Amino acid sequence: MNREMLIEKIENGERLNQAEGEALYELDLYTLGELADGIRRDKYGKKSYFNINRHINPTNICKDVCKFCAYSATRKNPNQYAMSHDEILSIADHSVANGAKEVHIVSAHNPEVGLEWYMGAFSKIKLKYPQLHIKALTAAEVDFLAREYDMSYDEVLDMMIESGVDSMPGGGAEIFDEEVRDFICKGKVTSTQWLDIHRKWHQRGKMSNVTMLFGHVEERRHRIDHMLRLRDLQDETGGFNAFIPLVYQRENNYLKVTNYPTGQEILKTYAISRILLDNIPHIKAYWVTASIGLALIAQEFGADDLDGTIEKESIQSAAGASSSHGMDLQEFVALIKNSGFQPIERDSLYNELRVH
Ligand code: V47
Repeated sequence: MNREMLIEKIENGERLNQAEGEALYELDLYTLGELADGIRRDKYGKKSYFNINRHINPTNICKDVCKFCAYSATRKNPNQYAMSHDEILSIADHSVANGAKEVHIVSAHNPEVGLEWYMGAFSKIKLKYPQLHIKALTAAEVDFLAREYDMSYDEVLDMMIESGVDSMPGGGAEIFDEEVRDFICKGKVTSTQWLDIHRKWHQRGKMSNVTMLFGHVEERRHRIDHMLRLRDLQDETGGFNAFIPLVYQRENNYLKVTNYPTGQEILKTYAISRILLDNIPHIKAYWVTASIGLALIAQEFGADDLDGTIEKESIQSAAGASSSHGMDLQEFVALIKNSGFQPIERDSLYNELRVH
């Protein structure tokens, strides 16, 4: 398909297929940016969403071995830990006192702590703070718990709801292409299982996010394939709030990568996701992996959400991201304003709480 026909299709709001998605990467950055920004502007004008949240990573002891991961306790990260419920609760206390509206709880796949350790943490937080949104357990963790405790996905998901989990984070999706997935995280939840778990979660009337880990050994076609599998599921369920491209962080892990994506490639990927994913409302430029500078620019390339203040983050910072201490609220707001956008504090389901 030639360039003009591709652009016309996008301007007419027509859906693109795999080959057309791949062809988008051949457009120059400014054309792509203009197209993605046009879609973003129609939906949200100059609004940029964020929330006041806290990431909690309660254990790093993991049964699975993902080559890209620097967080799990292995030879490269010998500092094993598993927090007690009291420790997790005291983090929640501190975060609520600082204005957090959401806790984002993602752990490793720890076979030693027991099912009650996972679920009990949620119910204790919910009992103490009924208004605090709990976004917890990736589909990879759900799959791990189901296997470890001989339960069905349905049983784990129902237990999550009973324990007070409000929504699911988008982790564990990595790259859906089976060959790449086998190479980077063999043995973990498969692509079909990941999608099935989110389908079941959505069928319960619950929302979730989805990530895509890129900039390692995958090719552009794998990213497009990943997005299109998501678009199909979203057509079916409508349960995804946000798509989050995660830029691969390279330090302290076992994935040997020589070609890192340029800023241009990262911005193109944001823009393409905005164009292809016409049914997922929000594109999140997760500043932790994109860097705050690029995340702010990504607002002009289709992204309308910057995640949140985070307070502390352990997974990507273990692999080199500068996110271990989160972001000061006033500074975050000022950065968004300075970049020409309107900072809108949202809740976890994108209801607008405050225009800063
Ligand atoms: O799936 C692990 C990623 C994810 C590396 O739902 C890495 O709002 C980059 O789930 N370089 C977990 N990424 C994080 C996650 C998440 C993050 C932000 C927002 C949301 C949301 C969810 O962390 C894993 C994996 O893809 N990760 N190692 C690395 N070296």
